Amino acid sequence: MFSRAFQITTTALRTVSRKPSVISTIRLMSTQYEHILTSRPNPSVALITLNRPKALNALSTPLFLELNKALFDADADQGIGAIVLTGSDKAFAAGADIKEMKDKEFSDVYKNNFLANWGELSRLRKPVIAAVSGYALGGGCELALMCDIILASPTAKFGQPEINLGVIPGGGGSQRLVHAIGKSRAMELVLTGRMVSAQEADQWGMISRVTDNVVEEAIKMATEISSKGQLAVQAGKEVVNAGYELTLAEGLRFERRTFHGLFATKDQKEGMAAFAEKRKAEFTHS
Ligand code: CO8
Repeated sequence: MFSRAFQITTTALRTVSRKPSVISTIRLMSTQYEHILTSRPNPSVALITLNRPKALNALSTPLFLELNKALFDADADQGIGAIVLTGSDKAFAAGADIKEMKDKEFSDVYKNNFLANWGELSRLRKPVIAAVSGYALGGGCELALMCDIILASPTAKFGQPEINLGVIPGGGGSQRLVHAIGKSRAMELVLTGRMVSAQEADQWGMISRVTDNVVEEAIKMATEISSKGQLAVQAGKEVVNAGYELTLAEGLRFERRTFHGLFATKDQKEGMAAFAEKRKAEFTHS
C-alpha cells in the first residue's frame, strides 16, 4: 500500500510545482504517524487505517490527534474526493482507551474537555466511508457512526458496552443511534451493552450493507463518489446531514435553496448538457 502511495507521490513530484492539489498530496503522504497508516489507493481516495493492533485499535488521545490531522489534511487536499477509514480484520476499534481513562477524575475530564476533539470528524466536508471489520465497540462504534456511510464485513460486531464500565457513551452514540435505529434498539444497546452482528446492524438500518472485501468495496465506492462533481457531492453531504438537526420544513427549504444554488455551477451546466448530448460528463468541480 505504502509503495503504491510512494509511487503516486514520486510521479506527482515530477509534475508538481504549478499544481496546489499535488503539493498537498505530497504533504499527506509524507507525514509520519505512529498509530495510523495513510495511503492513496488511487489518486482521488485517501485511505486511513487505524493501527494499534495490540490494543485492538483502542482510541487513545495520541491516536485521535493523528487521526484528526490525517482527516483534515485529506479534507483540504483538492485531489481527494472521498476518504475511507478502516481498522484491522479483528477490530475497527474496541473503543476509547480504557487504560488511559481509568484513573481520571471528574475535575480533569470536565476542565480539560476530555475527548472533545472526537467530534471533529463530523466537521469534514468530504464524505468519509467507514469500512468496518471485527469489533466496533464504544467509541469505535461511535467513530463509525460519525462517518457518512458504513460498510461492514460479515465479521463486524457493533456495540456500546460502556454500561459494563460504569459509564455511558460519550462520543455521540446515544444520540446518533436513536436517529439510525430508533429509540428502543438504541436503548437496548446502551443499557445492556450487547453486541450486534453485521447482519443485525444491516437489518436495523445502522449500516449501508454487509460485504466481503469491505475495504476494497469502500475504496470502489469512494472512487465512484470522487468521479462526480465535487460541489454537488459536498452539497449532498451537507443537506443529508442537515436532516439530523432541522425540522422537516426547515430541511426542505434548505435542500431547495442548496439545489437552486447548484445552478450557479459549471458542473450543473456540464452534467445536464452531457445527458442531453448522450456523453459522459466531464466535471471540473467549479
Ligand atoms: N482500551 C484499552 N485497551 C483495550 C481496549 C480498550 N477499549 N480493548 C481492548 N484492549 C486491549 C486489551 O486490554 C488487551 O491488551 P493486553 O494484551 O495488553 O492485555 C488487548 O487489547 C486485546 O484485548 P483482549 O485480550 O481483551 O481481546 P479479546 O479478543 O479477548 O476481547 C474485546 C476483545 C471483547 C473487544 C475486549 O477487548 C473488550 O471488551 N474490550 C473493551 C471494549 C469496551 O468496553 N469498549 C468501550 C470503551 S469505553 C468508550 O469507548 C467510551 C467512549 C467515550 C467517547 C467520549 C468522547 C467525548
